[in-house]
Amino acid sequence: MTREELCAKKREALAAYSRLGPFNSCERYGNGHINDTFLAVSESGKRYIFQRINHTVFPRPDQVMENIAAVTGHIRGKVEAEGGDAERSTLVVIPTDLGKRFYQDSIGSYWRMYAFTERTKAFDRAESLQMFTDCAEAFGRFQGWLSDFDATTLFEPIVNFHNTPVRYENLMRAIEKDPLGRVAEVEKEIAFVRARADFVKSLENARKQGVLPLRVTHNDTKLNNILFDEKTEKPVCVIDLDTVMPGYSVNDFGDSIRFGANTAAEDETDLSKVSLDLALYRAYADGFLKGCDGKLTDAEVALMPIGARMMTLECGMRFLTDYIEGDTYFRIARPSHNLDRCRCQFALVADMEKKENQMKLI
Ligand code: ADP
Ligand code: GN1
Ligand code: MG
Repeated sequence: MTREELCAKKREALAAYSRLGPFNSCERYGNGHINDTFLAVSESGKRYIFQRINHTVFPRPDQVMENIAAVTGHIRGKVEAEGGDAERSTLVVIPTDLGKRFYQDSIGSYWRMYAFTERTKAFDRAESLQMFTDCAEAFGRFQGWLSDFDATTLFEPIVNFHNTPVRYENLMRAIEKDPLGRVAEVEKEIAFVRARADFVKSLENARKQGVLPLRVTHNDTKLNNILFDEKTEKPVCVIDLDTVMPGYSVNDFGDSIRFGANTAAEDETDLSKVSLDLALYRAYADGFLKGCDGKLTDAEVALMPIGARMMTLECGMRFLTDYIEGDTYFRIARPSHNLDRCRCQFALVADMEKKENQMKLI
């Protein structure tokens, strides 16, 4: 879709929320890789997050919205019971003028509106160890709030989302097809993955052996999926709830480590800058255990370092698959972006392998 077409659809979709308008502006916002996110500002100055849900990634956006309504409702109940600020503690979906959770435009795209959580900001890097501990506690608490949520009522928005052996198979299929002839360029990365063919099965094996429980998890625990209070820099709200579904606690732990305990950015091209920061690892582990409030089993705690390595390797494999397939999944800002992201993840995996014992000790 061209920029002009997207703009036209955005205008059409905004008209479905006309009671909130007119809108003075609606510009791109944030650093997400999946949805098209805009900040809509009404004439009266009220702000909204307006998103076109990525329909390729989420085949059933209606089910995604049903999940979000159920999960945010459950969390609101918990926060109210704790005497907290329910409006600020979770996402608030704003219905269309017709009372629906989304608007489907004339070409079939799905749009949704959230209340803008004011006086907050999102971070791509932790500004202190304390901030990372707080982030961990918030994700841990989020999991705790959902520990009594009936998982059987949730749709699975992306099937096998964190099933690493399936991700491995997807990569092998992409290599076989090689639609753009990019495989020759990434032989080293492919060899890196193949050398870890057994490792990718470790969490699924633990699950089959009954050691690893399924819980309702967030599944996309990047630091920038938490909004922090502008003044106190304490977490206010866990956002990006599109992938909430049954999963492993150690993967929620691991994905945060992958993104936030890297000494470099996710797409750093100078690989000498990439490593696991053990102080950040410890800070996150402390906060996560506190946030989970004793709910994790001993086996889950023991598997936390594996979760970190697994999510980093899996994410690298996903970036590599997307690069080979022609960059159809993750939003990119330069031609080799997915390959750069992949190389950075694999460099981090290699460093985690060296630091395995220290991670276990922590
Ligand atoms: P994606 O799935 O593409 O990552 P997100 O739902 O995470 O999309 O939104 C992208 C960014 O928009 C977030 O990182 C955050 O900066 C901002 N954002 C999302 N929801 C809100 C909200 N309710 N209030 C303020 N900012 C938000
Ligand atoms: C995507 O939506 P966003 O940018 O928070 C992706 C995650 C990846 C992440 C890598 C639905 O997260 O799984 O770990 O990019 N989300 C989806 O940065 O695929
Ligand atoms: Mg996000």
